[in-house]
Amino acid sequence: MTSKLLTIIEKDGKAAKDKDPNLSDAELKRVYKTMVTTRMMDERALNLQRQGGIGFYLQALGQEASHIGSALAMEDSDWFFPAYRQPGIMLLRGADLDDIVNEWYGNDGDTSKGRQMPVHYSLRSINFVSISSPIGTQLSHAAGAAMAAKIRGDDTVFMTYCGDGGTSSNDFHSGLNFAAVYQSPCVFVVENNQWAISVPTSQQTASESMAAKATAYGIPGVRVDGNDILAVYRVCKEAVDRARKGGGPTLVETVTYRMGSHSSSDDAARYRDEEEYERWKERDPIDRFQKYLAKKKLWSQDWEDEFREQFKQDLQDAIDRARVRPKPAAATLFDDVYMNPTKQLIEQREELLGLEGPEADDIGEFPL
Ligand SMILES: Cc1ncc(C[n+]2csc(CCOP(=O)(O)OP(=O)(O)O)c2C)c(N)n1
Ligand SMILES: [Mg+2]
Repeated sequence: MTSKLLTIIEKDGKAAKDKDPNLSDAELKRVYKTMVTTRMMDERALNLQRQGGIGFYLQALGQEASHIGSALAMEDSDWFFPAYRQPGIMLLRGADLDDIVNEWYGNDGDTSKGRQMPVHYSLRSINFVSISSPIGTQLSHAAGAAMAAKIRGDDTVFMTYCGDGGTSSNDFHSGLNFAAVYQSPCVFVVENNQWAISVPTSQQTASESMAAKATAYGIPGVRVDGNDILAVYRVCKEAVDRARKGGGPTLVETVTYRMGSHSSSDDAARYRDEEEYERWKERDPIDRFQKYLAKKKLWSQDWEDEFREQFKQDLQDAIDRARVRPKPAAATLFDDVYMNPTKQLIEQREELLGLEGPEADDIGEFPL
């Protein structure tokens, strides 16, 4: 375990040559665009919540490098078991904007059929497993899936995320211990954004760092500057490659900052200093990466204005389509739980179908 913090991009945008992962120009631009559009999506969604359009939202402001950089290290056939602050993975993987926005509205196009809160995406199309509300449970789900892949003998890698608060959960222990004992191909990313709602990291653990916890499980633990996308990518690529070759799991701690409130139901101004925010603002991951690109002559204001305009329009179109879609049909609540529904469920569904009123109008086939 190293508690040194790996950084590659300096404040002025320079990168040490021997550490730069040397991504292609096209890849660097794609990644930057993903970071910017992720932030745009976050901002638009919170506004929608404030306007009463959607019920809840949870931003990843300031954590774009941490989750997009780690996800970039994965192959398309690999799987994510996310927490709730990694929306950029969906954009990086080219998820359909309609799938994302329909989930906010919980309408009949929502892949979860309106059964989850907004932000709890479940996208089979990009190997993005349903987000768990109970803190940390995704860690043991990922460890189990990784164990299964190993038993089956395929070379899929699993990446799962939690926050600093998530390291205090029971599943953090179960997930890491299981993955370590069975040497499963799983990368655990702890996004240490300094806060768990209103609890600061100093009250979360007495450990020297989150990465230090890896020592107890007998696996490598690495601490990386989570606002430096190249550093995050480099560390995670090593971890993913090791996992794929049978070298077992890694714990990666990305040191970052939650620039927004915890969620649309929270107001960070009630418990944290403006000064702290200002200090971290200077280390904004997007500004830093933009400076790096500008030094390489890969960034221009015109390019950014153009893709921003396009994304704004695409997102607005998806919102316009989503807001007019109907709710999922009431009878869909009987779907998906059992492969062969029980006699009681069939009877209850029949009873519902017999009801008068709008709920009964738009009911699909029962998957028998
Ligand atoms: C088991 C459990 N306990 C408590 C909560 C309420 N809760 C939701 S988010 C959160 C804080 C999580 O903080 P952290 O893991 O640092 O993630 P962050 O929100 O900072 O990304 C808590 C306590 C929950 N969802 N599940
Ligand atoms: Mg946190």
